[in-house]
Amino acid sequence: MRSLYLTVIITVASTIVYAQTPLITNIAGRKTTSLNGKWQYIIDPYGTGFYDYRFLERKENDREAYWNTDVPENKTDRKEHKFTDEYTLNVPGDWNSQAEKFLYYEGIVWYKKSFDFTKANSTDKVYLYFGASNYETDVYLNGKKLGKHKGGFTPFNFEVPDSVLKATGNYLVVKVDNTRHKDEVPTVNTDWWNYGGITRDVQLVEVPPAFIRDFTLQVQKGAALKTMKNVPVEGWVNVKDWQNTREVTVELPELKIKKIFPVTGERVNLRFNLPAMQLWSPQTPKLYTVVVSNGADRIEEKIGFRTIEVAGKQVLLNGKPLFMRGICMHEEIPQQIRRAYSKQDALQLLGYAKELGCNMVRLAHYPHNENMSRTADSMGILVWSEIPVYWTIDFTSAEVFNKARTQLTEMITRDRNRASIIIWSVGNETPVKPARTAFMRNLISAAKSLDSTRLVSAALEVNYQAGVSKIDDPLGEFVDIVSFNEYLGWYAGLPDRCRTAQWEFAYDKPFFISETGAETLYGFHGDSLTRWSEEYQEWYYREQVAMFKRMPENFAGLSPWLLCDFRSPRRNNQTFQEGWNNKGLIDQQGRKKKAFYVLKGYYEEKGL
Ligand code: GCB
Repeated sequence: MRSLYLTVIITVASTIVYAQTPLITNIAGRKTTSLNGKWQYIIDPYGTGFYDYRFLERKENDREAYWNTDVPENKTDRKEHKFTDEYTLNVPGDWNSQAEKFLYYEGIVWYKKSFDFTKANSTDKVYLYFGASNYETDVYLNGKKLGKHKGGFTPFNFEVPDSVLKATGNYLVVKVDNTRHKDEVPTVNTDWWNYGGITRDVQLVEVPPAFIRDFTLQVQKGAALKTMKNVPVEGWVNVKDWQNTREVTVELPELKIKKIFPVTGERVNLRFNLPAMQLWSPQTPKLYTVVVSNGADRIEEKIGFRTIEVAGKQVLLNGKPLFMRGICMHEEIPQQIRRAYSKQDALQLLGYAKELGCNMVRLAHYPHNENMSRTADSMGILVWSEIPVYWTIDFTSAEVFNKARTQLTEMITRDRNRASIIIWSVGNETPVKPARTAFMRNLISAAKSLDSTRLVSAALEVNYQAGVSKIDDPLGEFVDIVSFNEYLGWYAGLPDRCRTAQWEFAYDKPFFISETGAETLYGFHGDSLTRWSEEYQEWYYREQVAMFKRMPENFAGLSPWLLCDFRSPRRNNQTFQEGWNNKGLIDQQGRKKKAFYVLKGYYEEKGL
């Protein structure tokens, strides 16, 4: 009986669900303390810091739990875990690129950081904010669990209770596990490297008790922008502890705008006009400083104002037809074989895209770090942002759906003030089946209800039948813009197949080629029929470009696959790949391949 009772207790204890603290946004405009830098680590492939020798989850006060102190009580005391300065990893940063032993590692790594912290105001609240950590993250401060998060590419935060935080010697331990699982998002099978670790910034955020958790301000949906004299904008402010807040003020100093709104609930709706202002566009990426305050709290953001919509066969940006000269990219710096995370990295990758003549990028296949969307805002580059619903997710599982929806929510919540983002994508190359269509359709509805102002899409596949390339995936009915990946001349036949290609579209909507590409090793030359040669890829792009020129009028743009060569464990031709997917127009060392100039030529023509 006693053992049954214990089993029940243990089961309940190990299934505690840690409530996710709602996401705080606009972190860049708040009072923060960075916890970036060197963190000590322990590699723990067996999960010993988490499970005891009976493989039961350790109790909170277990002396050998890695979240508890590693300092022996006296010289006879035995401790079987210890963090030291000889074993450190940089945060932010994936672990794979930081030491050879990590290159192929998938599993648990424990990170530890000690820090001192004194609040500026004793009544303030403190949150611990992670830009991202791949994939499953458990966070402990001074032996207390703050919470858990799943998902490798989106931000999360936990409130730090006053009872836990100390002025000196805080002991922060983070367990990161990048093991792939069938029922996660993404699933076990992808075509990119599963970089593990705390890949983005970690910060302490200090806010007053009644603070502005989140806000948005955009041009009113459907607004006719005939004259720039009066642009209607709308949005909302989310106030924590709204009962103690009387009003919210929104200011745009440059336009001499100051509006005051009474607070009657957690969400305060905003609606007003902006006089004589400049819209955001790739040609004029104008950003305005927006200040939101509630007496206790004050946030400054830079926001661009623009509209994006579909009208008949066209995509309209600020009411004018848009052709997207795009390119896909992974969040990776090939020269250093690592995840990109900094503003410098964003400038490098988006700088390459600009050189190619792009006005748009598809950030594949997961939300990239916030520096990317912020830099795109200031450089004037349109963005497609995606969640990693990739290939063969379990579309029949409600749990998997919730995981995908959570990542979608976190992506949109973080970036809804970025003018550059015009398309939310709910996935890539998912197999056509009723369960998949229902799953994806529900994600589209979720995206629309979180943000009705942007377009929603997904990268679909082509149905090749009897010489005809059909775009008839049933999901096409539910997206705003029908996007598909085509590899005519790489996975299907030779590039001259483009000459006779016949396209059939089941939907009378704008369409977008979200991928097309061929693989080549920089510096390997042959005639154009020689696979892997630069000449083959060049030929591929020439034939593709000729085909694009024959596309019907609802062709709204493309984002070929892709900007830079990237690491992928699926690519095992030891002569031409060696663990790299080499479909980049730029190689592993930043050198441009011949095909780069073919696409650049096309974009120059289209840009005129
Ligand atoms: C695709 C996928 C992309 C792959 C690419 C390829 O269709 O969407 O993730 O890396 O093809 O190189 O095969």
